[in-house]
Amino acid sequence: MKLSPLQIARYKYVPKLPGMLRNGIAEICVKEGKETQSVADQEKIKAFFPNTYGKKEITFQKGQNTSLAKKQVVGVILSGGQAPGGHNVVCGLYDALKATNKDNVLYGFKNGPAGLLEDKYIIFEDDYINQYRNTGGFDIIGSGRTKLESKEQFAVAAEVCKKHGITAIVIIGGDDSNTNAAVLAEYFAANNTGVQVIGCPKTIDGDLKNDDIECSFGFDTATKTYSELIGNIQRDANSAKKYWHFIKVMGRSASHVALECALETQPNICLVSEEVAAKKMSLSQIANYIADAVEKRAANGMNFGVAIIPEGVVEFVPEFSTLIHEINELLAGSKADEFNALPNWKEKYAYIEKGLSKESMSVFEILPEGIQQQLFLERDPHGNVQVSLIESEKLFSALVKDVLVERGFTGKFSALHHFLGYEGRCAFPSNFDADYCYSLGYNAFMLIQYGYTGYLSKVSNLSKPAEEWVAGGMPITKMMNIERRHGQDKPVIRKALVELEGKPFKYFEAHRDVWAVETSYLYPGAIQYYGPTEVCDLTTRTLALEKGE
Ligand code: FBP
Repeated sequence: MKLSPLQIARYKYVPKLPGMLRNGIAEICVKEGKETQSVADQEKIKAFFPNTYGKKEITFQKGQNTSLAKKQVVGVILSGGQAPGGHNVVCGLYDALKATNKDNVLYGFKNGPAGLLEDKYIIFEDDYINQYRNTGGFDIIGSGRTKLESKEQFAVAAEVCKKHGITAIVIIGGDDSNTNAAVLAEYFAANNTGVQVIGCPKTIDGDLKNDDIECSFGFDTATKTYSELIGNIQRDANSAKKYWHFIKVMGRSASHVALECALETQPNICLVSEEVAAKKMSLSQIANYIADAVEKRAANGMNFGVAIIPEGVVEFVPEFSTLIHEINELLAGSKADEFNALPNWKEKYAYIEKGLSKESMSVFEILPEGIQQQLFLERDPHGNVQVSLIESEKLFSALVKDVLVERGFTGKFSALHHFLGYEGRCAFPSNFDADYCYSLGYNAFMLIQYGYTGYLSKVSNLSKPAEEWVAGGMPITKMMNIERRHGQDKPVIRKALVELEGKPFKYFEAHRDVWAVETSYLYPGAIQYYGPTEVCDLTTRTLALEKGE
């Protein structure tokens, strides 16, 4: 296999562990803290988790290792969308496991949770794992979106674990996957299987964070990659001075990715879905807001600009989500066939006009025809509109154009569109993500070795140099509250949306009016892996601001 020079160089990179994990396995001891409570709905969560609720938070320290000597056979699963650094979680886990006892074994279940249920796996060995150190992607074992949540699945998982003598499972995933990790841990404990479950916080979206988890891995690299590209586009815009660029960035419902990219690049506009929802903004209000910047900049001779659009924003526009709801109703069940059988768009349009309320029709009418048609084409297996596939970058530029025409704007407005998503999910992990992920994996093994289950591997104090990071674990139940899902009360890890009172948003809010009109672009450039620490070990602006730095 031919390797790129960077790949070869990255194999040799030695990830930095927190100081307390650096002295060798024999010198890692555990300090138990206080018993924990869930963030809300304590009695209900306790009832769901009689065996794993209320456990103590724990921190590792330098000191005599007092864990029981026992052969460990661990299974690891990558769950959900790719995030840079996943390979290093596996490497950290493997290294700690082998350093503790060379007879310990690490299984990698293939293609996500489905691999555990189907008993498809590989057994890691040095030669294989060494090819993945400090590299991006999840191709080491693959990932998948199968949800591990039913009793029947847990029973199958228990059988597979028994067959291989597995003592612990590590699930690397987002809020849903780690919620399910907690439920699986409870099932294993209740059924005396002797199998422990540990989670690791993954997602580029940055929406798995709370008082204990400062950030999910992958967010750092993905946002740095997008920011590099946005910075490059800004430089081009500022050179050519002829285009407005509308750039949609991934991130699902939360706008952490968009906000972080805005903090790193200082574009003219960045929409924040959580603010759109809080202010109940309409499509036309948003379009007018962007059009104001276009006009003001044009008045200063700047017929160019950059607007960042978070992936999920349209869901947060109240009138748009009502429209989506009505479309889902309009085409429910066999009505979809009736609609699809109509011979042309004109007849389909008439059908839509008859079926939607007056209010939703007035929203539908202002959408560009391409988007209108997309709403009826891209449907998920349940027949619902796939909001994430809506090309909102095109939607907003078209709406802005209409507003400018209405206003009698005579200047130039020429829009280009981009969608940044997959470009960032498998990038070589930044030094931060390489170190953080390796530490999460190493730490996950220490939690296993000390007998913990239902815990999330926790590495904190992340805005400081790795030497000062704090390694430990937090019961997943501590992060849970009750939410209604499909008409039932469910214990889940609360998804973290952008806090409008939080420091990152406040910083953005304080500067955005200037950024909208002036050209205040920052050009972050490509991620640097070698060189001065102030360039190579930078954390995100979000983390720095949250930590008051
Ligand atoms: P996770 O929530 O699984 O981490 O996935 C993140 C994400 O990259 C989102 O930002 C995006 O909406 C989604 O995955 C895309 O999923 P897919 O890979 O299935 O197209």
